[in-house]
Amino acid sequence: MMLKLINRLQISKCRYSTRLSSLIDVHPDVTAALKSNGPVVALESTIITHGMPYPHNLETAVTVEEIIRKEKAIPATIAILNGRIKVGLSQDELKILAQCDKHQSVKVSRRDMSYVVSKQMNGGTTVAGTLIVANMLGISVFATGGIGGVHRDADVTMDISADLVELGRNPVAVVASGVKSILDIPKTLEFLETQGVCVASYQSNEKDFPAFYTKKSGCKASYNFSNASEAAEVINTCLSLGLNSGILIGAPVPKEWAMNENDVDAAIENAIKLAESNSIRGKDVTPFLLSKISEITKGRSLQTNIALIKNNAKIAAQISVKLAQLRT
Ligand code: PSU
Ligand code: MN
Repeated sequence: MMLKLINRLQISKCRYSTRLSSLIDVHPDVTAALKSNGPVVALESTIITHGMPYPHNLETAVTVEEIIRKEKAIPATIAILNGRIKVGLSQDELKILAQCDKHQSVKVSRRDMSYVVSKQMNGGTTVAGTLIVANMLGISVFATGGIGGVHRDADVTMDISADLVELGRNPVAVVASGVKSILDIPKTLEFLETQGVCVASYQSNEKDFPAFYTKKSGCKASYNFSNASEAAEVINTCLSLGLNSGILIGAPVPKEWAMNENDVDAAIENAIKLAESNSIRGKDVTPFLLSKISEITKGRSLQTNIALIKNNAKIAAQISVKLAQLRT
């Protein structure tokens, strides 16, 4: 079955070489779904290794997979375990990853992937890292909480998340609740435009681009998708055109879980000051800010984070089902 899949992918994408397949373990459920052009939703794993504390990370990862299955799609959590790239994890593997000490697993973006695989290490793939692997296999829909973006002090630090670059390089649609206001949202949207990423709001007539903890960022997306079918049609067209660039679908946090804007702003200001006074730099910035915001809001931000990921997983699964109907 695996060989047939490889053949199909080699013919259609000329990417998935035998040498590459020797480094990747694809879960049988994912293999079967891909083989029949069935619905698959990719999930990242930095959220498990660096984004949330144990046991919330494990509970969320398991629930998100269940939500996707309930919509009749197959979840494919992507991570690196002992140097093997895993596409679709068993419950035991999810647990190992979730219990991994932050320092025993690497936050894996493109630049880290060869090293972590070569040295047989463990890694949680970021949105960037996950996009690369999803594209290698031909998975076109991906759900997460929020993506990285242009940091507020990027004019000095040059800190711009590789997530934005990989969205421009990989023909995968990411369902996320936008970017956090720890980042510079207008600059993030400018950078996405430069990278050629199609940005759409989800079920917002005003095309409001969400700000993760809150429903609106004050910025507008270029387009709006009113439902899963409309999203699937645009994704399908993007694939047919062979543009090789991604789509960002900004799904807002459900109303009952949205946070008070002033509380969020105050927590973010505080967290950014703490990051500065502790000289936090580079890849450590996002995980540091996330955990401080959670501390400052007494866990409320974590609850919101969990609620929006679940919502995004459901939307992504529905889109993947519609896309599969278009492609079979
Ligand atoms: N935003 C969140 N939770 C997360 C992340 C972002 O709300 O866990 C993670 C994602 O894996 C994302 C990464 O791809 O942080 C971006 O990190 P950086 O800003 O270092 O590129
Ligand atoms: Mn960064």
